[in-house]
Amino acid sequence: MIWNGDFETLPRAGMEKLQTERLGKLVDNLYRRVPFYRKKMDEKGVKPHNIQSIKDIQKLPFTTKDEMREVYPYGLLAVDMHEIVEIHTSSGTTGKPVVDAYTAGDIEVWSEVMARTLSTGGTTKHDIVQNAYGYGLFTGGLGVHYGARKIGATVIPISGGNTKRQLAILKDFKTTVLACTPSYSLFLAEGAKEEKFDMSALGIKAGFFGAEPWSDTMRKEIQDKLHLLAIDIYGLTEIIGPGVASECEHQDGLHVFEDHFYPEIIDPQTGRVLPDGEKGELVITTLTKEGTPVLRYRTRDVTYLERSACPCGRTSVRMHRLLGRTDDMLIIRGVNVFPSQIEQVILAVDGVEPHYQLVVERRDQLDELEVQVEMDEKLFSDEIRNLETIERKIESDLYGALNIHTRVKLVEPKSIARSEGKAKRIIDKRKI
Ligand code: DLL
Repeated sequence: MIWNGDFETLPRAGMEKLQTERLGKLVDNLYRRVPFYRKKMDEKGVKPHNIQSIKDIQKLPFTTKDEMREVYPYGLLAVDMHEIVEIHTSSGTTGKPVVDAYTAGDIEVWSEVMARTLSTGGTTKHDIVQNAYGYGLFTGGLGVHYGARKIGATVIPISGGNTKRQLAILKDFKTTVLACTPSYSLFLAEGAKEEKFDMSALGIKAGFFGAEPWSDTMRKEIQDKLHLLAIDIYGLTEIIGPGVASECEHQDGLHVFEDHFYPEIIDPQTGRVLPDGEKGELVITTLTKEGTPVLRYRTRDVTYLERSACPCGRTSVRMHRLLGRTDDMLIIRGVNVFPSQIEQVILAVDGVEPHYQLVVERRDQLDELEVQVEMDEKLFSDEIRNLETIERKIESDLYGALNIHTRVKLVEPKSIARSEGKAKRIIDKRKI
């Protein structure tokens, strides 16, 4: 289902014209009103009149998370403070948070792009949306909330956590749409199994999962266990929150809402813009944001762009589901490894659960990667020798996929900590 055909199916020439107009206005405004961007543009020797077409975006400077932190809290504001109606921030676990300040117009755009997102999985005003993303400064909760309200659906703002209550509400309130992190959806499925209630009888038609990396294998697992269509949704605080891109029912790449967010892929080392189909770092420019607009934000997320026609009828460029992050990329004995590659391999093996953790250590100057994976209950009761066979098989599959030796350890069911929000998969002891 397409929420806004005018924009989502706009032919390429029309989209580029719109993007050109919007970029021109944005750059003019930023140069006049935000000293942070004026300085960056001056340093790069680019003036607003140099930006005549969307292709000229490559002349503009990049913006990094660290730079945004340096001007905390209000250095990126492009409007007067009294025009700001809401503020969200990134988690700030690794330093000062990044502040995203929204005008009323920004909240309207956010509601619109989230209405588009929820419509991809067929959400209508007749649906009951259980929103288990965290409410608060995190953008997941309110982002989904605004989109569901825009569509006119019923929102249950339950927020994250309290699994027993989530399950009771899923059942009693006849939830038809679920929104939460992919790892939390599996935790819900686990809880349902313990309480012996049948997820397939619930009638949840779609789930909107994002905010953390997950693989196609994990999607299959979620769809099988929760009996729903699992849609991958993408976004980040610095840009708007969720609502930057979403899969459609064909689950073949995420449609970028490029009338608002302009995507580019660059080589993270050189900053060179890469052609469609080549993997690199995703860079996004907010074309319409008023409160805290962002020029060429380096997301550190790794993906590639694809422009082939999608059977859903949307004409937008699609980004492949995220392949990893430049900063989550583990370099094990010189080999670049993304956790999603490991997930893809381990979840294809029978007898293991989609709960795992990667522990990296350095012994005698050599990196060692231990992959801890939970076995399922059935395997747990089998004989030790079987476990070893499976461990060796996963090690060999991982070697085939990554060309590095790993140590795989099957651990007891439920021994890996569960998260109600984003899962923590990597423990890198090398930095400690
Ligand atoms: O996680 C916004 C969001 C909320 C997206 C709910 C989707 C659903 P941040 O906390 O700022 O914002 O984290 C952004 O999370 O740069 C990615 O690395 C990661 N991420 C977000 N969506 C996905 C996804 C929200 N679908 C960071 N797949 C991003 C993989 C994702 N990683």
